[in-house]
Amino acid sequence: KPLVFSGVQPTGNLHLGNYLGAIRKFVALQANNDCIYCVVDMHALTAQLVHEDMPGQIRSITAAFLAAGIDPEKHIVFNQSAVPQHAELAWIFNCVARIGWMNRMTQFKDKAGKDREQASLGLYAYPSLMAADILVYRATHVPVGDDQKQHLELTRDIAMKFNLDYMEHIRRSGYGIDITVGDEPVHAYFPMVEPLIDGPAPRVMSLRDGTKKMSKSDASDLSRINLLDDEENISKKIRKAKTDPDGLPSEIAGLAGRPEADNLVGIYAALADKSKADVLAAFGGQQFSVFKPALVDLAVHVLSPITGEMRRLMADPGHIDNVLRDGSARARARAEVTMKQVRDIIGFIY
Ligand code: AQP
Repeated sequence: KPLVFSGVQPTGNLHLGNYLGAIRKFVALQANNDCIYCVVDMHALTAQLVHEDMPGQIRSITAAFLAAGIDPEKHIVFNQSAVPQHAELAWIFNCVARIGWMNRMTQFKDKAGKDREQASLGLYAYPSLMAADILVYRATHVPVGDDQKQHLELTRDIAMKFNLDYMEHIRRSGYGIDITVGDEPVHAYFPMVEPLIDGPAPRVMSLRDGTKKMSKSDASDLSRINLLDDEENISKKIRKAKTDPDGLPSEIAGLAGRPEADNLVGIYAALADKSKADVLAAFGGQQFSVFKPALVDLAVHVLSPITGEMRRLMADPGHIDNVLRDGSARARARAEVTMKQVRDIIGFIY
């Protein structure tokens, strides 16, 4: 079975972008894959060093995974810091990755702000730890939102450079696998990961500005729908969502140059499991005064069972901690298999 890995940072309330771009795909992928889903708490230190309630944040993301329908017994759910092999492999990848590659990362540029000299080394090295998160399980498929595409390309570059630099050692170790890169057969240790970024809403945009990503760190709560929002809040945010004065077009081409309309149609399509063309076939020619209430009903219908289940699970932190403890133990055992082989390939004595 293909091995799927993905992670979510415990850095605030999860929103509709995190759900449609990531968590919903995690759930769907369980049927035909072996899945490992991680609360990436070490990454959260790159956003903010001291967290008021780190355990609560970790439990809340875990609750969202479970409430959305991830099965922690058939698959693995755990938090990153409990599996130190991620950090060990990240160090090796820091030595593989080139500074020129890291300098191109747009997320670093966005998150570091104007005074880059004051950004942490951790924020700069974030993509290297992300590559380690994935490759410490030699995972092949990674469901993420569109904003993570560049980091996954870097993960492939890191894997490729490790495979080439250690080619002879990999061959001698007997741990290699035969993969194809382009049309070329390559004897490698790490696979080339495939990003899974499809669907009608790969990048959910802010409800206040259709050119900005919906994000946990946006100062305006009206810009996003949080997974813990109640019906009243969802309704208020969608009613107040920015739109243009025109009605909905009947064809996709009519959404060009209308980022807010495009975003709301994409959200509807993703929530309804339809294409944007299907949504426009139903609503083309209608005003937003008709479309927005339909979107509210759909969003409440899809999200409220998840919100309810999240609240129920969060009332029992002991259960969540048990899920994480069990998942971490299973993840550690798998990650250690890789790290033993990587240490052998490099030539470390352990
Ligand atoms: N707006 C989005 N649309 C689609 N997918 C999104 N993701 C995040 N925002 C959107 C996807 O959610 C997963 C987990 O994200 P994360 O918490 O690890 O990182 P993030 O991208 O930093 O999340 P935020 O909410 O956008 O936080 P800030 O405000 O810190 O920038 C990832 O798969 C991501 O692609």
